[in-house]
Amino acid sequence: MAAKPHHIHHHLLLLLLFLLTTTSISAAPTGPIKTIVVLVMENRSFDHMLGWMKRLNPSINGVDGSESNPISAPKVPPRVHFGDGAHYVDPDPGHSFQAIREQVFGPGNDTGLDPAPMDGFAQQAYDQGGTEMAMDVMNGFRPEMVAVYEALVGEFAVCDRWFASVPSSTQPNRMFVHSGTSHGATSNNPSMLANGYPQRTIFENIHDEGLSFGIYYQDLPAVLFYRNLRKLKFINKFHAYDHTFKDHAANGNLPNYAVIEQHYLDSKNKPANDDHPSHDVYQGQLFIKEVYETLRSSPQWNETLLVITYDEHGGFFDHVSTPTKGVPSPDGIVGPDPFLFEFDRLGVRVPSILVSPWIKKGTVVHGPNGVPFLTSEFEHSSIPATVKKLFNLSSPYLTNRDAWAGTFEGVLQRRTEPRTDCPVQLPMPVKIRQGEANEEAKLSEFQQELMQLAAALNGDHLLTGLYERITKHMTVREGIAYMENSVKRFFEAGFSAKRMGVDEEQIVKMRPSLTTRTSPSIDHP
Ligand SMILES: *[C@@H]1O[C@H](CO)[C@@H](O)[C@H](O)[C@H]1NC(C)=O
Ligand SMILES: *[C@@H]1O[C@H](CO)[C@@H](O)[C@H](O)[C@H]1NC(C)=O
Ligand SMILES: *[C@@H]1O[C@H](CO)[C@@H](O)[C@H](O)[C@H]1NC(C)=O
Ligand SMILES: *[C@H]1O[C@H](CO)[C@@H](O)[C@H](O)[C@H]1NC(C)=O
Repeated sequence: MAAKPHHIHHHLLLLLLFLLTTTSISAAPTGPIKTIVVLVMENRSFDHMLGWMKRLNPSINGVDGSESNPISAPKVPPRVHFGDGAHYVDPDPGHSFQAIREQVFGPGNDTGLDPAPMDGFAQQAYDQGGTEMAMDVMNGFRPEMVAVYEALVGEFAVCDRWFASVPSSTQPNRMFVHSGTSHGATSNNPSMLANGYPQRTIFENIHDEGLSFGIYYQDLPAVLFYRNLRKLKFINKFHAYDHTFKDHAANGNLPNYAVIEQHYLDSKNKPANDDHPSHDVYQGQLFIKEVYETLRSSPQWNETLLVITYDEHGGFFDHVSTPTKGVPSPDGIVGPDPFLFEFDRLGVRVPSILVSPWIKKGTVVHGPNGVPFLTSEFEHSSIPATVKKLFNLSSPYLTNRDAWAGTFEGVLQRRTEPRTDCPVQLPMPVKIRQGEANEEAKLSEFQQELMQLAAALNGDHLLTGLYERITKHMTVREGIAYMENSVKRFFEAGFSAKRMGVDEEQIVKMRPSLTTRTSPSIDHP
């Protein structure tokens, strides 16, 4: 009769093993793509960067010069037509929530218009910066001016129906890229940016299912606006681009999900390469060329997808109406006064390019064709939504928005083996800006936001007068030094806390650098 207990024991053991194997979930890429590289550029519309590529491929929904906007201004004809004379732009056209509302719907502010008329770009720019700015926003680059994109669009896939997630500025849109929401943000909110936004991100979904991610940053990793990424357990996910990206790629060590961040501040030695006006698009083109060529020569190339998109349109004209119907709020959070925005319409169309040896030459991706929902569109949340599919993540969607957004894994599934004819090198772009960086310039709004992040990382955000100091007095040169120092201190303190065995769920909180010596304490979230 000894057999029976033994039998039960055996069953218990099996059950235990079963529990053990099902609790340590491990996702795996379902197809050949094992590395997804994401690069988010700054502040340019589709028509401004890629609209004239229609000359090279008529199936691209670009421009032919018939597009126009009315304008009411002395000594200017009543309509401005879209031209191909884009050049160096300084200063930066308008892209606040209100500015975009005027660009998309005209001066009447009637957000009920469907389709959105897209006829207020010229006037809004004129009101903000006069005739010159009106002309700037009504011009796009000739393909040869953005030769790196000309090559990528011809070789791989361009999406001609991909919108910014929010009709607003940089930070809310950047936040949608990795979390499918801006947690209610429609603009820069200094205290939220300093504390960090609390929502779950695709990074955590990837990490929790046993896959890897990495951030390759140049000045300061803007993904630290997500609070959770500041945790000690993620501190080794951050890599200085200059010292590691090429090595990791050459040695086949790129993670499953890699985010590359640019130089957001413009210096003589290291010109900004994010395409944000007034920065030189030439630098952005050089940077993308470098990233592409690095990936192309990596042993991981056959498993790689590179996604290039732009956070928002930067005030530049685009002729495709922004979707205003059937767009779900990600999480029900309503934006602040005075607009109380319900996140129920998208922003302006932006350039997006997909690069992989699994993509057929000269592909044009239009909309997601009513999948998964009739109103679904490509927008930044399409990135986490597609990552979930390509990596077969079992975690639920991050929000209602990435559950709704179109996914683009289909463009990678039209071949049975990777291409062998992808160019090894891309063309050299042309220099557009005459002269060099103005390091004595005041910080732009986006750069001020980065300084607030830097201040939060090194504890200075607790100091009174800091906001004023950053927004009114700091120059680009000072900003670069401040940011470098802050990032360095934050990571050093993090690694030393890790060595001391501090709980990895914690976030290092620094004492202000401007008054006292470095002495990290640990924050209990
Ligand atoms: C995706 O993951 C699920 C478990 O979450 C598994 O049942 C399924 O087989 C996986 N699909 C592929 C194609 O690997
Ligand atoms: C549009 O909105 C702005 C800001 O809310 C306001 O100043 C302007 O008067 C409005 N225009 C019209 C025509 O209502
Ligand atoms: C990629 O795949 C192609 C086609 O199968 C093959 O010829 C090539 O050697 C592969 N490249 C790498 C880096 O593995
Ligand atoms: C781009 O940069 C500006 C200025 O730094 C920033 O405030 C904004 O959010 C981004 N968008 C545009 C169009 O400028």
